[in-house]
Amino acid sequence: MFCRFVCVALLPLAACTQPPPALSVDKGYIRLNAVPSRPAVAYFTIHGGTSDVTLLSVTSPVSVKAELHESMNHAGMAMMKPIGDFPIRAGSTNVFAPGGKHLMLFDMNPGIKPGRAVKLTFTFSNNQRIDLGVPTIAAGAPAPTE
Ligand SMILES: [Cu+2]
Repeated sequence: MFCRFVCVALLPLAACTQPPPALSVDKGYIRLNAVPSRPAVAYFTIHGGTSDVTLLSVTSPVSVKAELHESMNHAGMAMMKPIGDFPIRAGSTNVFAPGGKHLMLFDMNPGIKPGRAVKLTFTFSNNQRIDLGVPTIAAGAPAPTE
């Protein structure tokens, strides 16, 4: 009887000890283009924090322009279109991956070679900025596992 009471009483406490979700970005990498004058593509995962925010922009010091895109199939043709401000719901996981959402990096610094670490800066509507260092890989290289 006593045990059951204790266990029931402890459950809500255990739930409370879970750390609140933090707005964060991980699993990032940049795939360079085989043709250096053509855009590179960045992939990453954005985790929502305790409240809904909007991703306003992602920039990098190694490219002149960066745009969020979404890949889609239109009448059997692979296409992509720019996506504007991107909502990041509280506690959500937002995967930018090949075949789906991605960041296009235009006019890359031609000095950036595979293996180089590059900075991506994510700016959110709550005035939070997150810098993420990501590896660059060659056009045909497999995605990093972590
Ligand atoms: Cu694109």
